[in-house]
Amino acid sequence: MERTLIIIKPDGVERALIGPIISKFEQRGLKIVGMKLMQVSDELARKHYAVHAGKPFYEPLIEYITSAPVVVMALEGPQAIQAARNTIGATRPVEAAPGSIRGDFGMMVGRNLVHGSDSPENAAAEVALWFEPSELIDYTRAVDSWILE
Ligand code: D4T
Repeated sequence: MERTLIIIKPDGVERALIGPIISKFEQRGLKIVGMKLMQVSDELARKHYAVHAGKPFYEPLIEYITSAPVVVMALEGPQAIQAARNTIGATRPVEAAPGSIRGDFGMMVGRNLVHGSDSPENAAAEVALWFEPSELIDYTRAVDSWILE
């Protein structure tokens, strides 16, 4: 089992796409083990995107992610990181497959609606950065045996 960190970015919240975006992950079979609405501080934004510091899109990225509330989720499932990234679609929405979140709802890289962790190491670090352990819930869904072999 893997856990991955998902952020519905400010454009997803402002465009009233929280529900449709969560539905894509739920319908895929990923289990929500943590979820909250929050206003991202400048400090947290810079920690989360530290790997991009100094790149030309870094400051606009910080401005974007702090510009309105976000919904943060921890999702669990087998190969959850890859499954979630495929559901999100390519970084540049014009290259994202139809049916993916960015392919269905997005147009530009600087308004690409959702973040998903890209490796087991980053997923572990990001879940720990965004959630307190007490905010993550272990539970079994009655439907799990119809989703997981
Ligand atoms: P995130 O991290 O938001 O899930 O996006 P990706 O994993 O798909 O893409 P990324 O880490 O390469 O980029 C992080 C973030 O920066 C924005 N960005 C990226 C941008 O505005 N201009 C660019 O040229 C790139 C490469 C979009 C996502």
